[in-house]
Amino acid sequence: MKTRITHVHARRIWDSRGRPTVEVDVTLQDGSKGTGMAPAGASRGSREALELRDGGELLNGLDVSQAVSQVNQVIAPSLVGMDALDQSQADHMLIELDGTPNKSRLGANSMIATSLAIAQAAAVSQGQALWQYLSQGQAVRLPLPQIQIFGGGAHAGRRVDIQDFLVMPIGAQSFDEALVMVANVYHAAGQLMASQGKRHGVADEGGWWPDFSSNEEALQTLTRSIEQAGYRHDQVAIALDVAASEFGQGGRYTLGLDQHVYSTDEWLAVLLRWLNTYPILSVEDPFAEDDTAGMQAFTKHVGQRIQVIGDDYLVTRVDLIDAAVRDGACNAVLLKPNQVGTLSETRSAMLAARQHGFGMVVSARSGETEDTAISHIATGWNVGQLKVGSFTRSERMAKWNECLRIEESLGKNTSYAGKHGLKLAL
Ligand code: 2PG
Ligand code: MG
Repeated sequence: MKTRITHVHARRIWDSRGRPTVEVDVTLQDGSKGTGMAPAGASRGSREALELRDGGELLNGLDVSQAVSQVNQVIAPSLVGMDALDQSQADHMLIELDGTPNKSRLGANSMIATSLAIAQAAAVSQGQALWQYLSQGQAVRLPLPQIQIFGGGAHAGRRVDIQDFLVMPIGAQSFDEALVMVANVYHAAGQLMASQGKRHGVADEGGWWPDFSSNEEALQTLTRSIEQAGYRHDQVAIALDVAASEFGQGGRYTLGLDQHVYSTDEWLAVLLRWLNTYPILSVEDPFAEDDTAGMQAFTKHVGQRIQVIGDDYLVTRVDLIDAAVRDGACNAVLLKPNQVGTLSETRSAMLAARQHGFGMVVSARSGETEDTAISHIATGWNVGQLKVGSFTRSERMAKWNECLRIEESLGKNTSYAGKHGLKLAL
């Protein structure tokens, strides 16, 4: 069997925050080789699969030598001999081998790097790009990008409470044009902030690190930046990742910058006012992961006209997506492969979301590598949207640039999701 796995090898590499992470190479009988790398989150949901870190003194406890040896000592012997074309069988074996509810034995970092490496090797063996291999012959579209302009929350010293202020080029005709629009907005925002003395370098995902005096000032500045770049609101819209679990718990939301503690109802009122004032079309984690009532109230009020995404709230898990459908707690899901641990489980979450008519966004993590697999996953599975952080730093640009290459390779058959990437009647 040409696609039989013959070698699996893991090593320690370094992510975009200069922290250790896991890289895995998988080699097949026919010589095809694939590589997968594990990203790492900073604002993590408490229900996410666990990444295995060494603990102790060295490298602040973040080293991954145990995760690397799990791959080389435990995973490799079991994986060798399996067919790389049967991703679900290989992933199932990883899940069985781990045997814990939250991947704490093998570690979600070792598992996702391995799982992605298998898919990459399989695609190579078929002479296909990864997106093409994953599409299984179905029609594909380049995703609508969600691109961060200002970083906040856990990614920028909590300088603002809201984590991501992003834009979506809904009016572009192609992915190529979408990036031109984002570049114009990004640089307009930088100039505007510099002229006001509010620009303090870049945050973890490459967005401007702002020095605003309120969260709302960020929204005002972003709206002005879009206008100064020459775009209307039906061309470039705003998306927020509130990442509310970072400042909310037990129905209390403590906004450090605004020096105010809100109840769930009061926080809802603030968000609704923002939605009525600024051109926002998508909001991620508006309430904390423990606040189902808040998520439900928000979705009930605005779910018909804007996208309500669960990230920490859903952690790429089918059971949580099913519950959110039942509860009316959101209408879209963020898909982060490392949040659940294998490509097959990420695909199950995608299929569940699709079945329920949920919007979908494939997403990177705040700690990233040069791996571009998520550009291929978002395109090949035709999910409609991709979120990778901002528009600087090569671990981000690698993903956007890969989408440009995919778009070019599709030639006349290319299609850009644009506003249709959002499951909204626009
Ligand atoms: C998020 C991600 C990416 P992190 O919350 O959506 O912005 O952050 O990887 O730190 O969880
Ligand atoms: Mg998020």
